[in-house]
Amino acid sequence: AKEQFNWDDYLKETESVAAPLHCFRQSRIPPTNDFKVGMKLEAHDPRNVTSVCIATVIGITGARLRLRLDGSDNKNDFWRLVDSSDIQPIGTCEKKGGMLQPPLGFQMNASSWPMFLLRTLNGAEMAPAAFFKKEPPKPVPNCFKVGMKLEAIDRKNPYLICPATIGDVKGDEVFVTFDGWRGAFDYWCRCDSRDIFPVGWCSLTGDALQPPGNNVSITKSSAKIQSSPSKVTRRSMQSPQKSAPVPAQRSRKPGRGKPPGQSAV
Ligand code: MLZ
Repeated sequence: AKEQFNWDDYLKETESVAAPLHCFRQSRIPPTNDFKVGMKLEAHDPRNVTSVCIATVIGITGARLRLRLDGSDNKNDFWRLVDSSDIQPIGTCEKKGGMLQPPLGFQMNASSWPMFLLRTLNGAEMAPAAFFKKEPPKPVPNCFKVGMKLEAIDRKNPYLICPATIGDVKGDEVFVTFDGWRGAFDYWCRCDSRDIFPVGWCSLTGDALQPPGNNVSITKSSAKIQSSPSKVTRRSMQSPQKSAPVPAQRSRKPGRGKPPGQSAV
């Protein structure tokens, strides 16, 4: 079996620090996940966020739910924390005077939506209100610093949570860089994004933390970073782990190398 990734060793090897808990919009003690596969709830359609739809829990992973909108296909599943403000108990929308909407890409004729909704809810196992947890407050101000380590959702593969490093900070935003992936998955997000977690999150929630990638060869841009004294710490974070277990070679599609508008590796 593969050796397990260990943050304590990795932080030492990379001579880096974990971003402090208070930087994140996550609860200090991760919420318990009481949901069961098959339960139904209301969720904002990720592809059409003004719509509230019916969703079914397709899977459970740590403090997150894998969700699928009823009436949609199986190619657009999405993941939400149990304390996400994007999800709520069935009945919430109506209570607020709203109407449940068909998901974007509803597979049937739009006119069949009312009957579909009735049938979907009839006899459904509805997730109890107590399972939904309050979203933590926004941290202010942005206290992330370049070089700090974290765990972050890979937005191209949103079921994955991976070791990452803050590559840049600008106003309320941070540049999340994935360790060992040469920039292919990096993204900018707000510092209060629900997609970023403190070091240790996955081990607390039981979610699977991916090991860092092994694509660490020196590239032109990392050579540039080397020559800049202020970025020396960052280079060392990204340096190959000498003694760390090397994950199996993964395929990477070519031509996706450039992170949006940034030069971080
Ligand atoms: N095997 C896939 C997923 C890589 C996930 C990286 N996460 C930062 C690939 O190589 O595209």
